[in-house]
Amino acid sequence: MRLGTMILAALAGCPVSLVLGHGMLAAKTTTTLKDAYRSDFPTGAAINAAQITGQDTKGDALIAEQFDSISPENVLKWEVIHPQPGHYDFTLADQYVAFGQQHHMWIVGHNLVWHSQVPGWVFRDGKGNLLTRDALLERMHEHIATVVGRYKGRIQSWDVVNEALNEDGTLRQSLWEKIIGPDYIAKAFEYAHEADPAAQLTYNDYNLENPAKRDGAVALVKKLQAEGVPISCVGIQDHDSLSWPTPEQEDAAISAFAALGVKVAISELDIDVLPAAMSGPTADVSLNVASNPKLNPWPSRLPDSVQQQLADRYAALFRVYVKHRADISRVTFWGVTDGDSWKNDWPVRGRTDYPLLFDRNDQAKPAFYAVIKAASDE
Ligand code: 9MR
Repeated sequence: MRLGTMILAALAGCPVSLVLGHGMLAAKTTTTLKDAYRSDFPTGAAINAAQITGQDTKGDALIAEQFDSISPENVLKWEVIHPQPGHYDFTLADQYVAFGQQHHMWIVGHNLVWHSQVPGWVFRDGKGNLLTRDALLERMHEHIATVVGRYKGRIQSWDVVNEALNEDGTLRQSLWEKIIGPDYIAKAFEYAHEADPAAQLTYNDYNLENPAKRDGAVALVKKLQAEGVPISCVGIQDHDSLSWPTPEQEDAAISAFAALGVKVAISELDIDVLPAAMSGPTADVSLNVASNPKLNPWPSRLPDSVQQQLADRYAALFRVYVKHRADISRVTFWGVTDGDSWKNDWPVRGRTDYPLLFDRNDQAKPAFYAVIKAASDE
């Protein structure tokens, strides 16, 4: 709604840059993320259990005000909804979907098949032995049919397979791959399609801006398409830093997937501002690094210069997303406020990171205003 921003600015008698000045409360701005990008793509946030259950009332107000899409940060993962054989717990998942429906949002399901946050029993029989291919396929089918079927027509987009690739673009040797074989991916998409033929079905991964992994994902999507597998979207997670990926790398990744005829979801966006604790970018949650004050330089306040760097980084990335708006299905932040973010505890526990658009007091940061402004930069 760029026009709306301009009209409001004109009514206020001052230029957009003044109306959207830094340091204001989100509630006092003349536009919101969802309105600024309404003609481009839905803007989303991953929401947590406190937000889903209504305990975080300030967070809920911000979500309803700013976003028109939601993702479940954890509550739809296998270990939460299907903790034991034959036992499902949809308590939080049902509330998550109800929240999205109440606010007329594009509701994302995350995720169906992943090597992480899946209980060990899934891969084993009653005696503790690894299942046969057929038995694991049957278990996967039952899970997908139950979960996708329950939310048919209400969850619009599913992350069907999550993080199946290694950094060099080869298939990760997960238990899914080891027991079923490489076609576990195709099967997961087929089962999801069978359960809800209208849902958008996504392959979701991190570091897809790195050429080797991107090329692996492109090859995977092409193979699935050649086999007639119903994949309709690739999720580029975008767990970013102040220096990676460059706008050019982002542009190249989006272009590579869009060229295949699938949509691209920016599915888990955040920008880490802290010193790198590891050599390369990753979102592999099995890794962690010992804490050290040098790795946590701003425990109480982010310096203005870094706030500005973060704002500039967000603006540069959003300009790339807007350029590709015809191919972008949504842009989802991985959390609402800095205090909510997984980055505070990964890859080093107990750090104070500042990766999102809203601070620990739910106030809009300079990065928020930079993202709003990027909607009208062309
Ligand atoms: O943000 C999630 C965090 O709360 C969990 O502890 C973590 C456990 O695996 O998963 C995080 O979300 C991940 C997402 O599901 C998949 N891509 C990487 C995300 C960040 O680790």
